[in-house]
Amino acid sequence: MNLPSFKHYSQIRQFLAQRLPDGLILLKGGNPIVRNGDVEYPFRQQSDFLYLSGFEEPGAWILIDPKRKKDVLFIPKADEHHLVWIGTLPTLEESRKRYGFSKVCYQDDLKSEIKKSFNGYRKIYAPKEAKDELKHLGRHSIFPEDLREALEELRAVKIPGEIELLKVSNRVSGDAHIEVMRQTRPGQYEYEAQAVFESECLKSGLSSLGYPSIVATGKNAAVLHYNKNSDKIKDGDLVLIDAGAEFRGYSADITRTFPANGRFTRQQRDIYSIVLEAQKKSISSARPGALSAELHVLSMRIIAEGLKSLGILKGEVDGLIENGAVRVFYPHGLTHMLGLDVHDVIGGKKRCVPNPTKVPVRFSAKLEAGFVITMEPGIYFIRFLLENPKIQEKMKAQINFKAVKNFLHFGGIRIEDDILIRSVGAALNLTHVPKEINDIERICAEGREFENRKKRF
Ligand SMILES: [Mn+2]
Repeated sequence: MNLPSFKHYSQIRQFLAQRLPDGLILLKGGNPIVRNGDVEYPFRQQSDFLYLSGFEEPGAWILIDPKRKKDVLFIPKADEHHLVWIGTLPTLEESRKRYGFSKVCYQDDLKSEIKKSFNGYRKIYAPKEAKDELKHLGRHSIFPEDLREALEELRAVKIPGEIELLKVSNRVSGDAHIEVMRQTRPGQYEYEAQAVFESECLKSGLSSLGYPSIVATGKNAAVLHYNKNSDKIKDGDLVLIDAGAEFRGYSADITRTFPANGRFTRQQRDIYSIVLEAQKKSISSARPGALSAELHVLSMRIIAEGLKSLGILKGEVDGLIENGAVRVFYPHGLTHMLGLDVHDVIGGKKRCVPNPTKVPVRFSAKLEAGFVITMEPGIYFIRFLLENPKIQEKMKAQINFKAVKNFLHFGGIRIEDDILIRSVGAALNLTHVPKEINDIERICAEGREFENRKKRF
């Protein structure tokens, strides 16, 4: 695989310097977190720090001096203990070449470099945790909020170098999803499908996931963030897998739902087709200027119409959306931002737009070119809600609870892709995993065919 370069990071640092030209900018990288004894949690770099550098080792700092157009990366020095127990670290020269900073120093030089660069400034844009490193300076003020806001504004719009990273995590995660469809069988356990997904990602060099994998079969799929992944997969059940690996911190977020035995039942096809239509229409309506809340309502409308045609919902679609009947079956958002955090920054306070719909949404934004967002409608049969006498009483005019009885063991279906909003033309779908019913059944069948052939030889 041809891996993307590190070139765009210096461009991002310039953007930040242009936003905050009147102060020194200081960022602190993450440090390992102790789990117990001598064991640490796997280290994952702090997202803002990754955004500005691509540097994935702990104990680093970044200093940006906008006036002198200078940026410095401070890296930890490998002492004897480190060399014996953990191994070597990149040298100053290697780091300078790779990460494109004008200077790379060891962490020991941090305070003296800050002092030198501070000449001519009063303001410092730094997180609160950097206070100790600034004590030795004369009069100064720290502006953590302005730094936070500038980073959020910048991080929302992905530049081409970042898109390349998201494409890597999507390609690897997507291939892993296809492998799960090929290898999953009734009788296996949910964690076996998880193992296939995660080992495929690891085999491609992506050792870190953006979030804990969800593998939910049968009724478990009606639990939105189920991640026990411990049940046996039954013949006739659907398998919902929501999983994504990250590459240099940029995560994929992909969900597919497929039949454990390789063939959708009539009932599963009916529900799947509604979710798929909602997802495809939402993607084709995603363009600059579109409001995320309106797209959400659009997806609710398609789901309401579909559930009406199956006799599950009754009445006017607008009413079903406004009075909460659709939310019983589709209780989460359609979309969220995606990037260095799987639920990425929404782009700063200025970007929060009022929600003109009557439906509450958590993510209300006007889409812009360069946003990468997920599209993930779903339909779930949540017994906890559907068997609740209060809801049954309240919704009896909207929900046909008799028809719902046939679906109480159904679980749920979600289909999720990652898309890039573009200024010209349709949104670009970064997720290549097939989602049409025929294609999914074909992939499941291919997996079985391959297995049979292996047995024959
Ligand atoms: Mn998601």
